[in-house]
Amino acid sequence: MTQQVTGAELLIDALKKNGLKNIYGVVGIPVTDLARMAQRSGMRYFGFRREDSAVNAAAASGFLTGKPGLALTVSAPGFLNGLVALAEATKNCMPVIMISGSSERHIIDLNRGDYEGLDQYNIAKPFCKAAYRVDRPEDMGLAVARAIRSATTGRPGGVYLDLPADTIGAILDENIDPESTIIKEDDPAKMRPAKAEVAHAVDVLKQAKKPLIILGKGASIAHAEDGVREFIETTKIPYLPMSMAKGLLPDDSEACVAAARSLSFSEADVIMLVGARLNWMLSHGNKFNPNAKLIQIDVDPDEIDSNKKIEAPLVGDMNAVFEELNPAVKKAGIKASQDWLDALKAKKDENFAKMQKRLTTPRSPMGYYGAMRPIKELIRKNPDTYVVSEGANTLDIGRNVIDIFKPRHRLDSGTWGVMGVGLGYAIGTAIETGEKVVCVEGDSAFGFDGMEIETICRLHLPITIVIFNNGGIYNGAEKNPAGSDPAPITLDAKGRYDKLSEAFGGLAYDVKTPEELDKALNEAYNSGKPAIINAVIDPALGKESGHIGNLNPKLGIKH
Ligand code: ADP
Ligand code: TZD
Ligand code: MG
Repeated sequence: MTQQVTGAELLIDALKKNGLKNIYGVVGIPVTDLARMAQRSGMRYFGFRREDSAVNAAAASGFLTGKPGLALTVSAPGFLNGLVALAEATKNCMPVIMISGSSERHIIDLNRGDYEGLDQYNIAKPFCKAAYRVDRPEDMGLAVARAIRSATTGRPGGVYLDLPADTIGAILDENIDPESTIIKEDDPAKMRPAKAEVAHAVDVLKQAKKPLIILGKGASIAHAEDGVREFIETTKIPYLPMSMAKGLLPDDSEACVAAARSLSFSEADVIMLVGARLNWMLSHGNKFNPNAKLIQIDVDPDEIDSNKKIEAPLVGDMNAVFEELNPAVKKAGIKASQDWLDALKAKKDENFAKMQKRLTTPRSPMGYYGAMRPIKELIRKNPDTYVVSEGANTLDIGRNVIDIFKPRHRLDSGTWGVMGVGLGYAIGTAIETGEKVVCVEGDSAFGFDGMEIETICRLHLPITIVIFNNGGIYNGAEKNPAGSDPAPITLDAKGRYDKLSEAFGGLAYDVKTPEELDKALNEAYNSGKPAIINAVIDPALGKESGHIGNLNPKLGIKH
């Protein structure tokens, strides 16, 4: 290539050659023209109101497609706003590349004081899987290839790509040929498990009387549903899906024992972790039968023995693991015993009956379960719909109530339990899939990124946001005994979040009963238009920290 090109053009060229088509971002100095240029070159650019939402949209894109999502930010403050979401994506193993414009090195490195000047490259490093800076335009193609590899191979995660303003605008010397690498679709550099590990895992399974599978979002990220399904259909081993693994197999599958969680944990004698870390979400394994033997499939060898001894590690890419494991368990004739399955089924039935009662018992003001029922029914009737959720009680109750029927159709607060991911995830999901999205939001959770309703309306996305408005973080009824200031957890229970949608031309509903919610939800959903439903929930409902109140330090405060 000898004609004159800028760094920006080389970047866009490399992104496009690698099949990356969408950019989520917020523009300003020094990336505005870069976004224009990308848009005019045939890429799609989606402008957000805050960078964390843009990076969340890109992370959702990575989670759904397996290709890294792309986000674009301005320097220092835009970069820092985006960095939190890059760190979250990295925690959640979602492949995403955050590209930020930055100041020129000679100003930053001598601390000479620049407009939005910050040593972004070095600051980003501890918060993402890999960080790269591009100092010469001819390296753009190489940088993009490195960023894609880092984001998608091994344990996927967030990558930071630092673009100093002078590299973006630099014109390539016409005598230099730029590097460019195209990563082939079928070239994911997949790690295979050792044969001996597979044989040992099969031996452990052979001895099991009460085996259990825990499916984690690693299986969703790996797009491993075919291998997982074959394994479960062959062995009949019951499974419990973590929240973002719901739908790998339909939640109403016979083998799903989500409704018998405590029993399955306390009784299982072999537990197989399939792309699920033994972290706080699984109580570090402390609620498992203490004599249970553990098998763990994970692409990251560091994860093995993180909290409990793993008897049989299966380190490798999940699809490669199932390619080996499935014929091996077939050959060994591994099958879960009917007694074990019957015991779990009995517990499941008992808990289903309890749940049914909660869902249908009328109460006024409306409670969480009554409000979840119409959403549950809508998703059952429309299983292609994606569900995004965040909050505390709203998140926890919704996770148990709303069944998911297809892989990767639920995105939520994830490993850190973060608020403020919902609207970004919903936008990225609607754009990448073209499907409808129902966002199930706590009123506090919605407040973190609620202004993205403007983005949703501007882009005419089919996103229905249901806000569980109980007027608080966890609960809206608390009074501050020490004075007239609202209590720390108090928000405005009378707030009309639906009006925000109206302000930007979306549909708006204020509902107080499950019947009103059902009508509004179906109308909004069927219209395919952006909508906010303000669902008024009894402010006296809602447990402190939802299902994880035990993690709060005890200070003896009465509330
Ligand atoms: P959950 O929160 O659903 O329990 P985690 O996020 O804790 O799941 O765990 C996901 C795990 O999946 C991580 O340890 C990650 O290394 C692993 N993982 C991600 N992609 C793959 C893959 N392609 N093959 C195997 N393991 C994977
Ligand atoms: N800030 C961030 C970024 N993430 C967080 N998880 C929190 C603060 C703390 N937090 C929770 O862990 S849940 C939650 C907060 C503020 C909101 C819960 O209230 P909600 O849901 O209205 O969203 P419910 O239904 O009232 O429980
Ligand atoms: Mg609330």
